[in-house]
Amino acid sequence: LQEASVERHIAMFTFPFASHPSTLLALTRRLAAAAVGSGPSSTVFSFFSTERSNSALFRADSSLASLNIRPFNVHDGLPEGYVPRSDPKRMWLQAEPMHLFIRAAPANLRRAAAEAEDAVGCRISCVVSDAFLWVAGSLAEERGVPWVAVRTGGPRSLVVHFQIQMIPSTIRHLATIGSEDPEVLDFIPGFSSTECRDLPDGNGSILHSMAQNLHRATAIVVNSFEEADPVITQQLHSKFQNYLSVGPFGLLPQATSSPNKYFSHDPNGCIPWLECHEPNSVVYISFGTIVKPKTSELMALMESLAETGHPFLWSFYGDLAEELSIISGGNLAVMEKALVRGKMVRWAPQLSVLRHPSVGVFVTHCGWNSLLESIAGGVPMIGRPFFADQPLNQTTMEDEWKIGLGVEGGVFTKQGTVRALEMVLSREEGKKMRLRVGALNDALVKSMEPDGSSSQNFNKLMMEIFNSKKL
Ligand code: U2F
Repeated sequence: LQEASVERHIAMFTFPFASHPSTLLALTRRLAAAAVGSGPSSTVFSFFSTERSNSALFRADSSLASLNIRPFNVHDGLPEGYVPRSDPKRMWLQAEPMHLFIRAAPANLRRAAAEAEDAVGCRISCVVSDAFLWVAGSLAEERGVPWVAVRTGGPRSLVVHFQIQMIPSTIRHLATIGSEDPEVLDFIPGFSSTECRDLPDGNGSILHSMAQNLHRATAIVVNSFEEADPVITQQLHSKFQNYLSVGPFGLLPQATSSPNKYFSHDPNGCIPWLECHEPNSVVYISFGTIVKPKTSELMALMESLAETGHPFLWSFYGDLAEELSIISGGNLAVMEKALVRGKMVRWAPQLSVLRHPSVGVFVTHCGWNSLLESIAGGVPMIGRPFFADQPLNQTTMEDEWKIGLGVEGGVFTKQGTVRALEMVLSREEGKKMRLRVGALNDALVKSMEPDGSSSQNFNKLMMEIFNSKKL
């Protein structure tokens, strides 16, 4: 592409932690494919993330360049010589680097944006950012261009964050009514089966700032489909003028022959391994990109697999044998027994795994993308949520959609997990969950057809981004 011919320059700013960058990149790919197909004028997408995140994403996917998606690095905000508090291999799992990134973001984002404008030879015409990066909204305002805020999580957590100022007083009010009264959130439409303790931590400064700044966005885009939660969709429509569910982002048609390699790459042979198993028989386990359960819980989960003898595929980032040998005093008999029928990998092509007919249940931390992908695969879930929106996602999955259950007592124990596996894989209730998740998947597929809600909303998003004029 000749730099002189660039007519539109869209800036995509990601929150460079967990699955946030890959989720925003999936949306970027779809937008870029639409831009390529929309006529002769050329559009460049600058994708801003840290060097570490950009190099992982762009190394894995050579088709990004042909879509005019270019990586630009933003400084990670860590002070020179920063030493993480524990486990250097896993520093990106900790909260401190996130807060340091956000604190330094105003200057770092501006610097990176100026560099990209120089390199592309065209001023930024629209700023799209992870909703966590409200500072990108200020950058858009300074330039007089629209700001589109993208929520990679679900719409329920957005409602909660938005209402967070009002909630603490209401919870205190509920607490004075009497200890017999259930502390449910029935004062928010659609939340009658959600308990106060399932709320994301509203004191986190990142989430608090997001909620306070969202009204400045010209559009709010959510990684979901309207039919998943009609009551919540309606509420958000009434709050925000331009509220668009265009997801699931990871399932958007990419409009190129090359699938997103970051997700579908299978170096560990998971799919061939699944081919050797009966339909609905395999337990798939993954806790996403940021959670690491305690060793005692990993052991309990392993014991339940050894006891039930179910085949399992477990994506685990780290050395599970090392973890378990600490707790078992070097005796790995349980793990060896379980592994006769199991496969451990450091990374699985999760969406393809969940779509494979052999997978019968997904043991998950209830990250939003994992929930959507399980729906897309028609697979019921066993949830063990940890923090942030995960407890709320789990109640949505269990109580609203009724397509899975949480582990007893909220933590993995051997017998509790055995019972949960039995319920989903062998009981009538498990079959009903499978039927319900299948129906939800039908609605998801419909939403992505040309006249479906996600496709229609995507068209509105394109208008917002591609026709953006100076405000
Ligand atoms: C944070 O969650 P995570 O990034 O930990 O979890 P998910 O939203 O479920 O996303 C994980 C993605 O990584 C992929 C998987 C998902 O798309 O398919 N993956 C994979 O392909 N192979 C593997 O072996 C393991 C994972 C946060 F902690 C949550 O609370 C939020 O809900 C979430 C979304 O904002 O981000």
